[in-house]
Amino acid sequence: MLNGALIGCGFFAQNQLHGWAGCDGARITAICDRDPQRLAATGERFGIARRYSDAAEMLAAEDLDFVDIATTVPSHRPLVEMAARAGLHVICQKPFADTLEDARAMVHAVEAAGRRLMVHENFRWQSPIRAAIEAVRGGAIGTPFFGRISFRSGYDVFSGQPYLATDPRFIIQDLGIHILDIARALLGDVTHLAASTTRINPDIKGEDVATMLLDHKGATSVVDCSYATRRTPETFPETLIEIDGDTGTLRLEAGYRLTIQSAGAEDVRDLSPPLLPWAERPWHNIQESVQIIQQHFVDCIGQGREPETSGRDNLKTLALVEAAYASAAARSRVALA
Ligand code: NAD
Ligand code: 89V
Repeated sequence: MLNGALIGCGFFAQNQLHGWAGCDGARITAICDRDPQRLAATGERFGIARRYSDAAEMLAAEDLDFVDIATTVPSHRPLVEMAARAGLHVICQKPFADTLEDARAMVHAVEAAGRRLMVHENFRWQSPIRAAIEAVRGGAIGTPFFGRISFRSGYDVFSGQPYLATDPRFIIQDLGIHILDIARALLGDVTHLAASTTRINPDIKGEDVATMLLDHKGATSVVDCSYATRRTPETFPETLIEIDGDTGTLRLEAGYRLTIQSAGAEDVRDLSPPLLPWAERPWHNIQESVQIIQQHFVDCIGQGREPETSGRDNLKTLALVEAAYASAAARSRVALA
């Protein structure tokens, strides 16, 4: 059994703690938050008595195998480096870092300590998206040459996550990062990216609409994201996918309906995610993926292998985020290194 500590007892950490309770082979034995009310409320809710307001104090006092960093991005680098110095495996929330330089330093620190580092990049672990990725990777539609990966919603994300309204970067950094990661998982690494952004909601600081064109090696994709789209049914938080391959097509449509057409045959599946006992609609899709990605982390540590969404892998997704902002600012296409 791996013993872990969670740092940051905020909005999303509640899902992570439920997820850990459902994982085999790991448990959370201590928690930390510098906000005493959040710390106490979370400790009571999950029955965790070992509580700290200071992460360094916790890592010095507790006998741990890993830390789960559930804070927002400004604290990620110091906390990851602190965990590496303590010789711990690390799972860290997205966005992994504000800059690629920080992200590379974090990857280096944990690798130098001989431990595993995984980014909590959970969207590609949502069960309907996972089924689409596995179908494409398994050759169900031949060699893919086109994709559209789309997230369009008018859902109020700001009431639960108020920082999203005040950060100068919004949709690409917070949400687009997931959708770009799904594009990579489906179609592989990206050579060039062009992006256009705008802000529709006058009450927020950053962009809430982004449209991106990606050249993969051998395929093209459109990644489009919006939090300014008012439509019925509201599809939050579904990512819709269309992939064309040289022998067929795959569609993941609203309502978690997956259709694969190939060689004259059609396979239609209802991939509605389960409503876990602690989950609530419409978040249940994301909540299921939290438990799945955390189990993947535990399994990888046990089996001595690199997580699919490792820190090193996530450098490529973060590079797409940086490229998208650079492209939108310069109104030009950006080459990826
Ligand atoms: P939040 O502000 O609600 O919670 C963060 C908590 O961390 C706060 O309680 C704060 O006091 C604490 N904290 C910050 N720095 C700390 C430090 N150095 N030591 C101890 N405590 C510290 O934020 P949130 O909405 O829960 O988001 C957290 C992260 O999760 C963000 O990076 C966000 O992007 C990510 N997130 C991911 C998903 C997903 O599906 N993967 C969904 C929502 C949020
Ligand atoms: O997944 C996330 O990072 C969330 C949300 C789905 C609201 O964008 O912030």
